[in-house]
Amino acid sequence: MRIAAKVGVLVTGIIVYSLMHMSLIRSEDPEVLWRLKRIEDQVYKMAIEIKQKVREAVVEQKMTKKTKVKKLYPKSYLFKSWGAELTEEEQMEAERQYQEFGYNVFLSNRLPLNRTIPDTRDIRCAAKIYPKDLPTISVVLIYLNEALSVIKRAICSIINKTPAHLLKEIILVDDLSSNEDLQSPLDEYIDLISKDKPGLIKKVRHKRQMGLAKARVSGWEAATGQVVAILDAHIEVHKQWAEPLLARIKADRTVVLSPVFDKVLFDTLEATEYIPAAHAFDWNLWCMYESFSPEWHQMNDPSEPGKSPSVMGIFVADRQFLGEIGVLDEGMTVYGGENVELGIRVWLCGGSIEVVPCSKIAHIERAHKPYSPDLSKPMIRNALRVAEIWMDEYKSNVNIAWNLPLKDHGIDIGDVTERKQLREKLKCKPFKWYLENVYPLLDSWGGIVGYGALRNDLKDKFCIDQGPVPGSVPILYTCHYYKPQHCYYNRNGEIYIGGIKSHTYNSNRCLMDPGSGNTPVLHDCKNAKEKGLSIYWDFSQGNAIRNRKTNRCLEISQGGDSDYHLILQTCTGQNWTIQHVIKSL
Ligand SMILES: *[C@@H]1O[C@H](CO)[C@@H](O)[C@H](O)[C@H]1NC(C)=O
Ligand SMILES: *[C@@H]1O[C@H](CO)[C@@H](O)[C@H](O)[C@H]1NC(C)=O
Ligand SMILES: [Mn+2]
Repeated sequence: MRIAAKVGVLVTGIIVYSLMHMSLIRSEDPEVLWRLKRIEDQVYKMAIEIKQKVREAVVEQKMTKKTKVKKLYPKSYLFKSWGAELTEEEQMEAERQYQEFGYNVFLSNRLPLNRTIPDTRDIRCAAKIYPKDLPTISVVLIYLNEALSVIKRAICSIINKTPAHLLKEIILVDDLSSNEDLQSPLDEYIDLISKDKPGLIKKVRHKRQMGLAKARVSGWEAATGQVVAILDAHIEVHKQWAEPLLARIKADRTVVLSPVFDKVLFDTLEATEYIPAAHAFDWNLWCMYESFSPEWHQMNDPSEPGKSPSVMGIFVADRQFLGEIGVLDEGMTVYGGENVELGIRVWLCGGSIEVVPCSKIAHIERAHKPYSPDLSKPMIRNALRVAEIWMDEYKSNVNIAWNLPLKDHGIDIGDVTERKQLREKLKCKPFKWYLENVYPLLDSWGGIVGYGALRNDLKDKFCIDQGPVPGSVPILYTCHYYKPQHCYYNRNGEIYIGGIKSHTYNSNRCLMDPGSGNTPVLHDCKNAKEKGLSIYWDFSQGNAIRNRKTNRCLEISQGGDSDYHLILQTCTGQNWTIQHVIKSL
């Protein structure tokens, strides 16, 4: 699971998420139960805040009594709101473990394995009655360099919170971790459990690193239950997490499910509530939260499952059905994209995806991820692979999103013949159907004809850049080819500067001639269109950028400071080149 796949995405996600949250609160006729639930949440939050204040006061008292301990890592996020009472040695140990794992192992090692986490489900969930004869479940935990106490807590919660007659086994898949304590110390814990429950825990350890997708497939292969849950190992399941999932799969074996994740903060390990939402992605295939459909909101029952375009990574499915549709793409490497591939494939090849609000899992939000410090390389490779296999005429959108050329990008995506054959064999629907019926919020980017950095032929070391943020004045800046310099030219004549949005509910920033002065500006495209502002330009590769309404050109000129500036003026014949062209401009 990778909620915080990228900071930018996270921010977008939070915004989408908060918008959704607000619309829930503002819903026109909120049910009494739902209101009570909100009040309960607020009381719960206040209680946490009060606890925190008391704790701080106690710590402060201790601190003033003792000689004041020096803060060794004032810049470390680990100590932002935690650890004030630690000795210097303890701080060193905690920081070292945090750097290694990306979460607070020091604290995890000191919390009970069976700690209680708040029940954050909608109150309707506890009242639901599930059939007795549900299918059995195999729980697969995948990990790479996970802290021992975190894995133990995951196992402990699964055993305590899953009805024993339904829990077929727990399969631990170690994708070649390097930390020693995942060898014999973990085996000792497994042996301890095996005394009571022989064979319940199985361990698969890879001899070479497989990457996330293959590791997950190997867990599925080892599973024997009717249903398989593929989870991360840095989780704790909530009370009654399994029953709603198993009941839903019993009713329809073709539905692939995701529980709702509460966020366990990486520093304090406190579990905080997340409101159920659909799991979606942008054209980079980074994942994000998205509002459930209007139909779901109309039901006015937040305990009901909602349709979702994809999964974040963790998922639960009928074991055999998952096999029939090809489990996961084993041609994926390292990390990323396999969750989106699953989402698209399930929808196109005869199944569907739902998020189940009554099934909750607390998931530690890592401050940094294993496998590799920079995951964008494998992300790009896997995204191009998804595009090639599934996205038909929309596949260039992935290239556009990553600012790669359409052809000869030099990235090896591996052999896709087998997966393409699978698509044929299963008679899967075209990607267009997915866009129209499952994920209409994803903008199909139909009109883009050129993208990437935009340079003036007179000075090609400089690129158009969105300029200071906040702010709406584009500038000329040394080319670095990152997002602030990503430009897009649309068939209808719009020029977006500083990135492009993947979703139809967002708006891009359009280059505009304000009509007076000689400074070009950026303006919200939707708003500009409504107001009839001058955002349409004539441009073709190697030619002038000329405003259709004012007839002025976007050009550069040397100022008194001898620097070059971006200006609007009567055309003098300056020409521009955009990095990538889709159709001949
Ligand atoms: C956790 O385990 C301990 C020791 O077995 C037990 O005394 C305690 O009641 C348990 N706590 C919970 C919340 O189950
Ligand atoms: C711009 O391109 C046109 C032909 O497309 C050419 O005639 C003109 O000389 C170019 N301008 C400059 C400044 O190079
Ligand atoms: Mn995770």
